[in-house]
Amino acid sequence: MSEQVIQIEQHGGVRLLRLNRPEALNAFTTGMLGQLRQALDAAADDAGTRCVLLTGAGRAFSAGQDLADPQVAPSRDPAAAPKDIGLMLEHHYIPLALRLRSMPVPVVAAVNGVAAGAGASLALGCDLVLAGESASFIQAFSKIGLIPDCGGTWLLPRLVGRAKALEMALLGEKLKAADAAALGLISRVLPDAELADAALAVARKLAGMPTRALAETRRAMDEALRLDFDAALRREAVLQSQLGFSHDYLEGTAAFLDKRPPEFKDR
Ligand code: T3D
Repeated sequence: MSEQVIQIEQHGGVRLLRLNRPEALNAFTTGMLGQLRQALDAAADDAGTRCVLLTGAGRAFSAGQDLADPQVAPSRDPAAAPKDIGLMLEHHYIPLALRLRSMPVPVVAAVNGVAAGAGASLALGCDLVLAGESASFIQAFSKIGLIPDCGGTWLLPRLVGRAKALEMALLGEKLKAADAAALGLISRVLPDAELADAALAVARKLAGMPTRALAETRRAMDEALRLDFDAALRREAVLQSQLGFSHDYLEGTAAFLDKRPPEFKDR
């Protein structure tokens, strides 16, 4: 049986997934990518899970692709057939990035240390990104002759604009958490010692909110990025029409008028 490298904990409605290969800064092997996708699928299928919290064990969030993974690392033997990294993306990173972006519940990243390469792309693909003050983000791809992947080319210019996105991607320099927040790349920076509790508190808060509306908010915003204003207005009306028939809308309005806390149930 393969080693378990994704730790899973349940905290009420929050499913915490911890990347757990601290000796390699939680770099992704193919096995680990598979386990992470399975863990996300399981969280999506679990009616009791209303928010996912993703973090790393040890001093890193993730150093990206494991460059020593024999399944993907280029062979130093000139006679060996070269490996196609594109296939690695097709089979592992693309399904993972799409899974994250289509989760029926919000996903919070608690970036506890360095997030490099695909580790950074994965963190930045989450719905809310909180980071400890010693965390950092590195677009490490250019240093090894690659381009940002796992959604990096899509995410970076949208999050920080073309100029900063290219600066980060071309130079591959370490960006401190505070600078990442100032650029709008992530949402909040917290003292390292407070990150785990604060991220869990945010995740618990989201878990108590109308989950379906939160997932549709993400979807509407992602779709709006490729729509014109007129089309975005109409898309909002379609989604709002659907949500208007939901239990949570009835409950939210009733609770407001009754001056009581709402009990949201939809997913
Ligand atoms: O399949 C494909 O290749 C396509 C997909 C690509 C997606 C990608 O993610 S490409 C980008 C891959 N990631 C990197 O290039 C980052 C490589 N790592 C680093 O640059 C540095 O480790 C960090 C800046 C992240 C952290 O530096 P530092 O000084 O804090 O730690 P360190 O000493 O470099 O690393 C500690 C250990 O983790 C070390 O092992 P050791 O010597 O203690 O046995 C190091 O080798 C290991 N490690 C760190 N990153 C990786 C890694 N091992 C394998 N793969 C890694 N990516």
